[in-house]
Amino acid sequence: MASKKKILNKVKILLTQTFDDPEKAFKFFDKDEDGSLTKKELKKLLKTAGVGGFISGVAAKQMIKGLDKSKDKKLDWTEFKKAVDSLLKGDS
Ligand SMILES: [Ca+2]
Repeated sequence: MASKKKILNKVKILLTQTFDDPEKAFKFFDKDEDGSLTKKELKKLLKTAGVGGFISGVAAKQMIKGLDKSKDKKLDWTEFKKAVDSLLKGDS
């Protein structure tokens, strides 16, 4: 079972190396351009980061549960940015 730390590290690499900045990644994975990432869109992000199929589903669910402050079952840019900021600060 991949640890949360390993998953977050993969996300960090994706956001900083594959994409120039997190906002570009967010827009790329927001396929329907509604300004937020659904579980399905987040799962795609995790898969692209190299997180395995089953794990990415579980992790996407956990991330939304933990980060979705507005409780709409999606991550908007503000919620996503907050998570990314603490991730890039390197305390993961
Ligand atoms: Ca969306």
